[in-house]
Amino acid sequence: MIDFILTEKNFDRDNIPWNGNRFLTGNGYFGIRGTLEEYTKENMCAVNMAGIYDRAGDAWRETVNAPNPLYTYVKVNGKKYALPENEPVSHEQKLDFENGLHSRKTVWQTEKGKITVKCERFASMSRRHLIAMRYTFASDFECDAEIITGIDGDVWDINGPHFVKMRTGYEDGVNYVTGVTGEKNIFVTVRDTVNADFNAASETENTEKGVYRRISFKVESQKEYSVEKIAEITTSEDDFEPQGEITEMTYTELKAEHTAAWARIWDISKITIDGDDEAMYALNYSIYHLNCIAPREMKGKSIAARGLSGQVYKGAVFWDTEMFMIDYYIHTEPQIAKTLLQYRIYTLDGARKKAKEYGLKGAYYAWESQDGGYEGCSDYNVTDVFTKRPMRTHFRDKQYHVSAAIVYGLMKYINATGDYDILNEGAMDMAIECAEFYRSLLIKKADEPYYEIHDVVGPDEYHERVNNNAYTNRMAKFVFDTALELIDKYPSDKYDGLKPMLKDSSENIFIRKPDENGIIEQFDGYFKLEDVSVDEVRSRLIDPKEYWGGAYGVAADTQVIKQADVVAMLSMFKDDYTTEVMAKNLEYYEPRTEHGSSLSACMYSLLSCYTNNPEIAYPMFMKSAKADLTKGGKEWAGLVYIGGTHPASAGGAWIAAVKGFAGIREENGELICKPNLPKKWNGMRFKLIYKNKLYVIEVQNNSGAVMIIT
Ligand code: IFM
Repeated sequence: MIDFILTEKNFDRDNIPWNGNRFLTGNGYFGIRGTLEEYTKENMCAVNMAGIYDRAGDAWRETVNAPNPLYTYVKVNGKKYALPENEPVSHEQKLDFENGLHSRKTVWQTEKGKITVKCERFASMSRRHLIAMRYTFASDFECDAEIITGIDGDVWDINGPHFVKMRTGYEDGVNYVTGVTGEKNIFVTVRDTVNADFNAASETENTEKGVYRRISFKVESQKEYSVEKIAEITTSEDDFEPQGEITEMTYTELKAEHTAAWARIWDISKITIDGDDEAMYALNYSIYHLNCIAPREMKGKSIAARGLSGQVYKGAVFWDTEMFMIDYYIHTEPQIAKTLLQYRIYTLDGARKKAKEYGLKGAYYAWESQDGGYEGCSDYNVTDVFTKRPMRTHFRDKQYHVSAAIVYGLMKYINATGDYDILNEGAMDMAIECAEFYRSLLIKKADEPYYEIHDVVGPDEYHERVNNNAYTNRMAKFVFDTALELIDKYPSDKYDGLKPMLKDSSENIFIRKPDENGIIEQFDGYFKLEDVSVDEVRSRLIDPKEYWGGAYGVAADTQVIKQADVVAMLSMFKDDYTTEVMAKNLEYYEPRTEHGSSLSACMYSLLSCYTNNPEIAYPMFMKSAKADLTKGGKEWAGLVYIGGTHPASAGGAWIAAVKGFAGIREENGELICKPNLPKKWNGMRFKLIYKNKLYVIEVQNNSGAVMIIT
């Protein structure tokens, strides 16, 4: 049995930003970057709040980082010992992702002997407002020590500062820092209480932005001294209350509750892979991340493209959620999937406004969606590395496919849960208005019988303003068909006029067929572009951070694409195409794909499984599952920092494993399993929820059994 533990031995200052991502802990309400307790904003330390946004000045709006209640360091005989300043004798950082526990152990050499700091902490999975930490000090000589621990309100921001007012103080053993955001006057309050298991003198001191305790004590050699901190975070936007009072809790009790909550999550989520520990480890690590960011208990909240790992991508929600992440939640905790869709229902008004802004009808969802459906994406979304000027890009105005992704996600949810009630809760209007949106995009040339969609950015963002992107047109047809299906199921006078229009749209939209070689052209004129290799295009970069797309990017006039586009379409509509066509397109597009987005590899993996090529699928699957375990992912688009965790890749790895390798699919309302395992895998075992029933799936050497257990 493998341990679900991620360990870094030794200290490497170059890994600080990456460790912040891969050692992340979280509970959906907030995410705590995997930084060390003594770190400050210089080391990208953050407790990133889900769905709390602020705009400072003219800069981009982004999510807010709470004052940091974990801030702690030690002094020995008056001298501070902390990373990264003081080189340690030994250092180990761990994430026990089975139990959601972060820990570290650091040994420093002082003038008189060695000192050791250990710390364990967690973002409570049972009480979502809480963080708990146990900090332990020991030395191999007698000394005077101080543990300085506080709430640090001087937080890391990409586009801050967001707290225009701060209040700090202490009362009855509880210290607090409240930050008030500038744009919407949102209060973010952090309170903490600290208990020592030894005799010590404690003083509290507050500054303009923080409040700190100085715990001073005499140290005996080889003895451990522990302080426990319980911290609570609340905001004025909360729709659920904290449970209990922090002064009445103990670390041990909270830890027991927290690990029990993780055990319940793993009971349904864990995937066992026989014969490949590395894959099993990486896949379950991905599942861990999907759980750290899942909006449990919260109403109508969704998941940002970089989860809760910081303000990257403005903390905004992209199509990533409905296309790549929702499947996991649908089949393990459907209420979370519903919450994600409710976010889209609650933000329908924002989508209506965006459609109007462009002279279109219906619902055009934000490309980078924030609270209320506010469009976080600007017309100048990349900074040019040469001129340092913002570059005009068309993510905001032309990535029409986002609305279709939401309808696609909705139907995955309804088909797998049977929860048609959601349609009465706003999803019906949402689906119909998305269909109206696509209808308003249709263009008909005088001499052609069909409708086209022009001036589009498809999933491959490197080619902007193209006509008849195969993916977008097919998705639009899907939305028309879905709207018609739903209207048939729930007829209403208000849709009478719409039905014939939608029927006409669905029947007459241009859906590109495979050419004589079986290849589907990605958009009008794609085949005429320069046909060069990805490496050749890469070699043309003058600066490694240069943006490949846009008007003048190195890929723009070539057939090199950023991410799965036709391949994504084929994996979503596999029943429309023969295996041969799917295989030919994979073969054509794969060498032309840079995989510059972490959303790409999983789609190639899935389609490779659908075309019975698990060995080709395997490295793509591993790339997705290890996106946050592998150093050196893409961190820059132009001069904009895009690092952080990759939940869409994690969700994509789950899809590739379950729908690809295990071959789970629905046929005639039944769940079936047609596995296609890579050679290395002897079997797989996991649970799934489908239409309110819990299933156990057992796959052995390419035969699969699906058993209902409740
Ligand atoms: O949604 C994706 C997009 O497809 C590619 N760039 C990154 C976005 C956020 O993950």
